Amino acid sequence: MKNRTILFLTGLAALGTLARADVLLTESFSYDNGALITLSGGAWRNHSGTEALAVVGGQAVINQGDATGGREDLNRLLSSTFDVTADNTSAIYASFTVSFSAPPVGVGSYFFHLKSTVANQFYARVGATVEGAAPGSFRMSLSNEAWSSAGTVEYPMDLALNTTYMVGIKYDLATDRTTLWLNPESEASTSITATDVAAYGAGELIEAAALRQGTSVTTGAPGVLTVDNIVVATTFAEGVAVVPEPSTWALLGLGTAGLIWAARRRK
Ligand SMILES: [Ca+2]
Ligand SMILES: [Ca+2]
Repeated sequence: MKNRTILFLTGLAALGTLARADVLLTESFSYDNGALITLSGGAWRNHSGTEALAVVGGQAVINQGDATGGREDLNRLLSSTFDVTADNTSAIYASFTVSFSAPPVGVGSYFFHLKSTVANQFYARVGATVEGAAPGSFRMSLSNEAWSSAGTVEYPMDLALNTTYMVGIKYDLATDRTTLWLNPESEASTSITATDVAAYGAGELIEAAALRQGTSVTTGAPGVLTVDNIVVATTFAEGVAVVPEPSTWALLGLGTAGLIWAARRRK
């Protein structure tokens, strides 16, 4: 094999490393403004509510508001499913960015979760609440499956409006518990882990990531927020630490250089 062929293949291998099969979903909402189901060609699917979940400015808008008809909750399939009863080893990592333009109401509610093949079986519920927060601020809130004032755990940091935060989560099928990080630098960064017990049905599969809107008179609402840059994967590195590491940039540079060099040699 000639040197330039080897270098070309090295470049391809480096690029291939960046698109690992362990990534289950990516969504950056790079659409025009409008209804997410339509814009995504049906990739996002309705599982509840009727008033459209909208994309504005390349981000999904979560606005539970006070609409009595119920606003849309949408889900998008992952590239793999996870049998929650039989699988006691996998972990599902996810991350996304959020920015709130209106604060949560009262104890709040959840706006992101993993969805199973069985109706209303939602795991790794992520929401926002004013519980535990200083006046005028709010906190991220988490549960494994239940959602109640007693059942959720809050991340120990007061948050502000119109500020972008990066949320990372892990749903661990070994422990059936969810961990949440906020703007993490690594998996060892400050986290919270929900403690409520998730109940599973036989054959139930986690199949999708979901965004939730809807009225919730008794438990409040998470406020008005945008969600963007959703990634779901089976490792922290791919699902949460999605800002490329220096080593990744080096690989990318090597791969690109290999391709350019090989192209030049063919002239
Ligand atoms: Ca976007
Ligand atoms: Ca359940």
